[in-house]
Amino acid sequence: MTSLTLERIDLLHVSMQLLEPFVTSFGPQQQRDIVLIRVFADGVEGWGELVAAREPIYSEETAITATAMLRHHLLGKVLGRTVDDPRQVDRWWAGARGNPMAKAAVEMAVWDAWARASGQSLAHLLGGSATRAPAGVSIGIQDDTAALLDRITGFVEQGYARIKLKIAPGRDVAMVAAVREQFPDIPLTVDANSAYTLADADHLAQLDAFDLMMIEQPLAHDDIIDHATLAPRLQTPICLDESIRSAGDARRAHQLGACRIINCKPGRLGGYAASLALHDWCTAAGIPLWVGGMLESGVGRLHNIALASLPGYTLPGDISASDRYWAADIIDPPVRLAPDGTVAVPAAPGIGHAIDPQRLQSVLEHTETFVP
Ligand code: NPG
Repeated sequence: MTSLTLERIDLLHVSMQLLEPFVTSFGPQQQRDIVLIRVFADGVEGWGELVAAREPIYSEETAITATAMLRHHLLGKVLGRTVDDPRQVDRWWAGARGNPMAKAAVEMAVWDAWARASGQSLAHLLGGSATRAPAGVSIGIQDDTAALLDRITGFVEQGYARIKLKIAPGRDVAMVAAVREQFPDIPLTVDANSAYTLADADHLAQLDAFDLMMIEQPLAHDDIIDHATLAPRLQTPICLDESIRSAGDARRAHQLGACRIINCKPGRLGGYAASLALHDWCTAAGIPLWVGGMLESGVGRLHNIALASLPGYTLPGDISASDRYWAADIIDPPVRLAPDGTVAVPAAPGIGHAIDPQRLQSVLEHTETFVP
């Protein structure tokens, strides 16, 4: 296949309730306002998911701002154009700064369309070869430690390959100690979502007692330098999430010694072209990667699983099964966890599972259609 012309792009505004509120140091989230992207190109469709939250909690983008950017600035730069290589889409936006989640949603839908049109799985198109990927699960802050231990027990019984706990000041050292006491051997990580400052360095160093695989983004969402100051004060490896938005950020963080591990969320980086650049740089530098999650529906989840099949993704990702968050996912079949803690990387063309039309209809609020 040599080219695809982007004839139409739909934004499907979907509203989905998580099975339970997901509580982080930002506060609780239960309602997901998801915008699905459907591109039409030469008789094939491609699907993407806009991962911005309702509120500007994780980054400055929200479902509303990202949609406005697509409507007013970004879609016009791609509609009607002919793609000879899916890497081009990212370059067409070179003149528009920021807004990575808005860009990623469309760029990733084009990669899906390209994979379907060329009869290959998205994972294969991206350069992945793994047929299964280890899945971790992220557990929001619970009302009390007993409730947390209970949740962990359930996820460990299901077989998840690692457990990630959200921490925040007041819900950290004692809570992690209780978890480690009850579960001495589980692969365990913590995620602070920027809830601390350098003044907390000694406090955070107490976490070194619990054999954590990493502490994720302890300091400010846009910081690299203070993380480099914190890193030598901790034995626990620092993983950066929010503050790595490009391969260049990874290079700078590595040069300064700010992190030993990086989490890639393709939405945070602006799509696959930037995620592949990050992957290749980190692989060459020996920095382990894993795929993060943004409480995606099945569409975004399958994209993340495709990415997790690349060789640099050596740590379990936040790619939990559909039933972790949804009573009924919009993909058919849903993503399922195997007892060995892995999920299957689909081998069928594109993201590899169908969209369930009835289920989609039941959560769809409205559709906007854009043509050149
Ligand atoms: O499994 O999709 C998932 C969620 C994983 O913890 C998770 N995501 O900071 O990484 C994060 C956190 C998050 C979710 C942040 C949604 C912001 C919004």
